[in-house]
Order: sequence, then structure tokens, then C-alpha cells
Amino acid sequence: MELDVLKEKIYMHNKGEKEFIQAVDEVLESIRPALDRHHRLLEENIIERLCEPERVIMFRVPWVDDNGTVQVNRGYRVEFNSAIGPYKGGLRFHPSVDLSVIKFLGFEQIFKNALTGLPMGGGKGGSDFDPHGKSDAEVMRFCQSFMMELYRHIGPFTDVPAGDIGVGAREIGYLYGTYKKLTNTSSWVLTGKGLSYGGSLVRKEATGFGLLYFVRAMLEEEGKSLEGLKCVISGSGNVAIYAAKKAIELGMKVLAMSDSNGYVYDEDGIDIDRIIEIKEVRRERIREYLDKDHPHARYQEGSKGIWNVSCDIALPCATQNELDLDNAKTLKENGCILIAEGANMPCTQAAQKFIHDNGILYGPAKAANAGGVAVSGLEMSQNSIRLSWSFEEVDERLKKIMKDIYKTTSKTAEAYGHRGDLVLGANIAGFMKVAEAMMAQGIV
Ligand code: NDP
Ligand code: 2IT
Repeated sequence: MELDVLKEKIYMHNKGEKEFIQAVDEVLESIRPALDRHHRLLEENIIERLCEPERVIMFRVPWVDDNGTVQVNRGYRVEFNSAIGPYKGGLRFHPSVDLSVIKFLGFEQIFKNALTGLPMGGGKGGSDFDPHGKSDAEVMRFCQSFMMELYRHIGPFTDVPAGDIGVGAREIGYLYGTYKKLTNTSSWVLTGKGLSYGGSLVRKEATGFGLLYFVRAMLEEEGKSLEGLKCVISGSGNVAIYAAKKAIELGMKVLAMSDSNGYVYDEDGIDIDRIIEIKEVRRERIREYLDKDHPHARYQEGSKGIWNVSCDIALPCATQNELDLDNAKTLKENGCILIAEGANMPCTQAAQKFIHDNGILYGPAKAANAGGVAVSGLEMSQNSIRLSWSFEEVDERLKKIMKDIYKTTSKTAEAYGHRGDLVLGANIAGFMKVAEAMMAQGIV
């Protein structure tokens, strides 16, 4: 079957799954040149096989809140593709989570993980549970209930979850404790664990640091450095915070950051330790940033307004479809030269097209934010050999992985006649690796 007919069939089959179809469409459009060159891909129906998850698990998560009321949420784990290794990918706890969101994330994770060069398949999971405003005890009871079902589906050689939006060190701790109790094994089945029980140094920082290493590689290709550039970073969670920290360390000025309510702009440059105190330690709102120590800071309601702040580099690090066509146009008018994605699928398809057509350098999520899962892979390696590497050693490995991902994506784009198109490069490079592994393993 030719690609357009296949696309129609797949979109009908997944009708209503908006985010999933968006993610699939981006990949299928960019791999056209690979399909023209390698006929076996269509002959063996790799496309349809890749777009269908190997397994989808949906389950009830009942838990008791602090008032003694029984609450029910829905849990998910999509085990998408295991061609190159155990399913690997995060868990997201956010009220917007549904099957479409988890499938889009799981689908993208397949190619991202392939790009890291480590043996990890793709998966994703989560729940529509909202951790905001919940007590520690409520979060713990929810995590225990979630793992009471999930534990039977995962394992160090089967499926290795980690964090994502709403799932950080606290949640991973509760999930891990429950897994251990239920299975009576210390098999380190999750990544992003605490350092005292098998976690890896640099995992917390990895996605944000990796994003900046990738951006540095993109600019080096243009003969430019990061020193003195102005940057805007959306979000103020795990990815955004450590992207900002590394950006500042590399000589950039971070002008604005946001949360789901609004954004702060500080012409003196964002004080990242203050953001860490507010968001990571105290779990408060970003508007708390305004105080006597930051006299020139302003707060604006509405997180999307952040893209009106004039900058050289924009790093969307919050959530999917947070940067639309109008935002991309404004960024261009204000002189932005580079957009790189810390979040998964943060740019709408229309924004992506505008960025591509208007010569803005563009680092797509699958490549640019792969540092997090790459260090998760290194956490698994350390757990397997019962050793812990130093911060410097893991950071060096992360730098090399991000540089290699940049080289692979840019070389692949060039090899297919689309120099500089890192979306095409990342999608084809990730896709070809997984497709070859699938073809070698027969129809399973
Ligand atoms: P966190 O939960 O730590 O932080 C998320 C941030 O984004 C918060 O500031 C949150 O605001 C904001 N946010 C969440 N949803 C929305 C929304 N609908 N509109 C506006 N702002 C929103 O998550 P992470 O930092 O881990 O994840 C951020 C992004 O990076 C996600 O797309 C994730 O998939 C991706 N990613 C994460 C990796 C990781 O290792 N953690 C690895 C690779 C990608 P508030 O504080 O108000 O909730
Ligand atoms: O989107 C992502 O790559 C993540 N949330 C990290 C997944 C992982 O397994 O570390």
C-alpha cells in the first residue's frame, strides 16, 4: 500500500486521537524519502506495524483522599515498541492525560530512544490524576494504588518507567517502594530514582542540560556561540529549570520563565535559584518570584504571553502544542534565531512549518530532549553493573550522546537531500534504526 492510503487507514483507525495523529503525521511526512529509497519498508508494512502499539494497558486507580472520600482515576501504560530493547519512557500525571496523549508520547519515545544509541524500546504511561494541591499522603496513596496494578506489567527486562509532567523524585520514590514491596525484588525497575537507592547522578539535570548541549552543537555548526544570547524558557518544572541553569552557566541571559498560570520577566536575568526554591522545593506558583530582591521583575497572567518576549533563543519546556503559529511569527519578528524543544511536541504543526519556511534553526524534541532518557539508560547500566559513576563521568557521557545525536540527525538530513532539516533527520534516523530491527526479527 502506498503511504497516503496507509495514512488514511491509520487515521481512521485512531479516529479522535488528535495528539497521536499529529505525532504520527509528522513522522510519516518526513520519512517519505526513506520509503522511496528502501522498498522493503512498505513491502513488510513497517508503517502500520509501527503505528499500532504492541500493548495498551488501561486500569482503574482507586484511592482515598484526606477527607476519607474514595476517588477514582484512570491509569495507562502504552507498551509501544520493543524492537531495540525493553519499553522505556516516563509516566505523566496531569488532568489532560488521555489515551491520545499517552499514545503520542509513547510513539515519539520509540524514535527518541533509538537516537540515543542505547538499547531502549518505546513506551509511556500515566494518569489523569492531578498532583497540584494534593497532600504528600494523598500523592503516596495514589502512587501505591497506581503501582498495585502496574507492577505486573513492568520489569527491568520488560518495561522501565520514569518521570514526566507531575512525576518527579517524590512520586518515583513512592512508586518504587510499592513495586519493591509487591515483588520482593530490588530490581531498580524505575529510573529517576533517588541517589540513595540506585538513582544516577545527573538524571535530574539531564533533559535540561542535554537540551543546551544540543543547542550548542546547532550553533557551533553556524560558527556561533551561546555567550551573551538572550533566551526565553517556558515552564518551570524539571526540564525548564535545568535548561535555565545550564543556559546561564554557558553565558546566556534567561529573560523569562512560566508556569501554567503565567510568566515572569526579569530584565536583570532570571535568578534560577529563586525559581528552584519556589517551584521545586516549595511547589508554589511562579508569581511568588516578585519580591524586593528582584526589583525589575514583572509577572503576567497567561502562560502563552511568554512568546511575546523578545529573545535570540526560545526553548519551549512545558507541554504539547504550547507554541502556535502566531507565537512563531512573533518570535521571528522579534529576532529569534533558534527554537529547540525541551518539551514533547510543543510546537503545533503550523508553527513547525512556519519555523522551517522562515529559516529559524529548529531542534526537534526527539533529538533535543533525548538527554533525559539517555541518562535513564545510563542509570540502568549502572544498576546492572552495581556501580555508580561520578557526576563528571555521567555528564561527559551525556555531552557525547547529545553531540552524537546532533551529528546523526544533521548527517541523515544531508544524506536525504534536506540539509539543515533536523526534523527530517531525526525522524528518518530514528525510524530506520527501529525498522531495521523489526525487519530482522520477522513478523511478530
Ligand atoms: P514538570 O511537571 O516538572 O513541569 C512541567 C512544567 O510545565 C510546569 O512548570 C507546569 O506548570 C508547566 N505546564 C504543564 N502543563 C502545562 C500546560 N497545559 N500549560 C502550561 N504549562 C504547563 O514536567 P517536566 O519538566 O518533566 O516536563 C516538561 C516537558 O518536558 C513535558 O513535555 C515532558 O514530556 C518533556 N520531557 C520531560 C523529560 C523528563 O525527563 N522529565 C524528558 C524529555 C521531555 P505548573 O507548575 O503550573 O504545573
Ligand atoms: O519524554 C521523555 O523522554 C521522558 N519523560 C523521560 C523518559 C525516561 O524514561 O527517562
